[in-house]
Amino acid sequence: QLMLDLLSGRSKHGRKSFAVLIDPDKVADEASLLKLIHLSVQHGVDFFFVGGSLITDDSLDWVISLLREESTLPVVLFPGSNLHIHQQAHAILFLSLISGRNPEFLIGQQVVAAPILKKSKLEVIPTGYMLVGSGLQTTAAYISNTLPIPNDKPSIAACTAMAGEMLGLRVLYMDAGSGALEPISPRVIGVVRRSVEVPLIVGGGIRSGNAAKQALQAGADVVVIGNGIEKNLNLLIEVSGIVKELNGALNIHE
Ligand code: 1GP
Repeated sequence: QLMLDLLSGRSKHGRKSFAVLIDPDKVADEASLLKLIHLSVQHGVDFFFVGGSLITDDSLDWVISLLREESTLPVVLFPGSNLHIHQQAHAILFLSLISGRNPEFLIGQQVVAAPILKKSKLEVIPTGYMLVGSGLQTTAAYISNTLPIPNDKPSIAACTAMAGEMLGLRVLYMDAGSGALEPISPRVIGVVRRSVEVPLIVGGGIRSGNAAKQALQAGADVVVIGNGIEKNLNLLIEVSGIVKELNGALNIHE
């Protein structure tokens, strides 16, 4: 339970983390991935998340190999389906799409994945996955055939999070969907934060340092950025700085 312990310990102390999401479909070539890895290491990124709703080529394998060769950072699978399991990662977010009402993503995919994960060395992190926002056009909403929870309905988000926690899920991931036009509103994040104890991961549509800071200050323990960094590597440096600043203010050493 290395990853889960790490996440829970940090969350308990109010310590923030930064995850860089790598969508294998969007990695242009080895040189650009190497650059991203080295920059992430240099600036103290905490985790690599790897995955996406849809992976259309066979890049998952070499992307994970390169991440493992070039850094010691935890590599966490963020799967879109049971096809996205890779044994070379450290851990997997075992997602149940609790914001939706599609049984396939609530429990179906998980049943198929379970025997494979049982035999593997991957750390399985039981995660309540919640799509939030007006991003009806995101790949995640389309592929999962579910409606996200509207940004202006924080009580639905809070009740969903509470139910997930009561069902025993250990982490919650609130996602506006990759490339969402708007990130999740800080208000919804805050209401969910006050409703549950488990670590809260927030991502989707974060394209500025300010948006990342707002999510963290509203109660996210981990902020995830994919698209924004693919387009602008400086965002990685900026958000790393913000996370360090927020953690520095806590004056806690692990
Ligand atoms: C998507 O939360 C992640 O599942 C990150 O989204 O690519 O928009 O940063 P972006």
